[in-house]
Amino acid sequence: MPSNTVRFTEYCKRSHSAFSMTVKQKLHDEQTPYQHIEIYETEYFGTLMVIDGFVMLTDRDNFIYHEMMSHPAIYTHLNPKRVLIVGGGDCGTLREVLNHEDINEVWQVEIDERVTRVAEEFFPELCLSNGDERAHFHFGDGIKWVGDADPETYDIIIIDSTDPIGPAEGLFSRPFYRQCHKALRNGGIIIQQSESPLFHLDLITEMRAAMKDSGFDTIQTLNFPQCTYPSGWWSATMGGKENYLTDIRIQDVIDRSFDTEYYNLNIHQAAMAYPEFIRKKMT
Ligand code: AG3
Repeated sequence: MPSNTVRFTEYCKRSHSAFSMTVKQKLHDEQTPYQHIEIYETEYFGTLMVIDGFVMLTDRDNFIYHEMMSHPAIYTHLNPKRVLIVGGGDCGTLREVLNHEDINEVWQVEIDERVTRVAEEFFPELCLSNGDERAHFHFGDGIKWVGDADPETYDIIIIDSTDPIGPAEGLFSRPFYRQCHKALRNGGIIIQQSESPLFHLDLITEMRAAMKDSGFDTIQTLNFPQCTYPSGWWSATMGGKENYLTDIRIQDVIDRSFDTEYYNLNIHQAAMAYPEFIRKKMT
């Protein structure tokens, strides 16, 4: 490796380890009222978005995360019509949700409008569906939005946030989950990114307990690879409101009218399996 190689490195305090990508050039650097956004062109991962020093997404591997944040919950819900995305400013999750023709309204509530504007410029392929008439945008506080929502408004709430520090901290709390539970119709599902199964099992366990305490009947954690996040292994946790989360609309998955790069029926089923060290912690 040449000694003048420039790299972006995310250091993970928890594991005292780091992941680095060789950088060709920095494309953008901005401090917003909420956070520090950086965009890099990398040697192998394509364009990289970093917020407050943490990798948010790269061209190469974001499809895994975005497909897993959307399709499992949608194909578990019996009749999803209205979806709320909290966070998700890069619009990658939104694009996947809009692939489902039976969904007729999606609200995306992102606190920092700059994330979306920067994504439009540097990740235009993720924003291709932003003009879809079913897509609605509100730039503001997701906690307030959910708190103000009428009861039984949404079928699915997707929380596509940063780590539980900084602006996203309140999104990992009992009061927020209680409001989400109220804002969901019966049969509704919440799904939230839940960090690394290997590094943050304590957080996952706490989130699951908090969702249960907030009224969700069943909790299901999904796991999937994400090589640019700490440990290379990531998770999302679902909570069901009068929905037991184990039945997949199998035929609809098989007959889906859109292309996926990661998600399929076997992946959905496999993502629900708990390795032993996780299973022992799941109650
Ligand atoms: N959401 C960020 C997941 C957390 C990444 N954490 C980290 N790198 N330490 C990603 C937004 C993609 N829509």
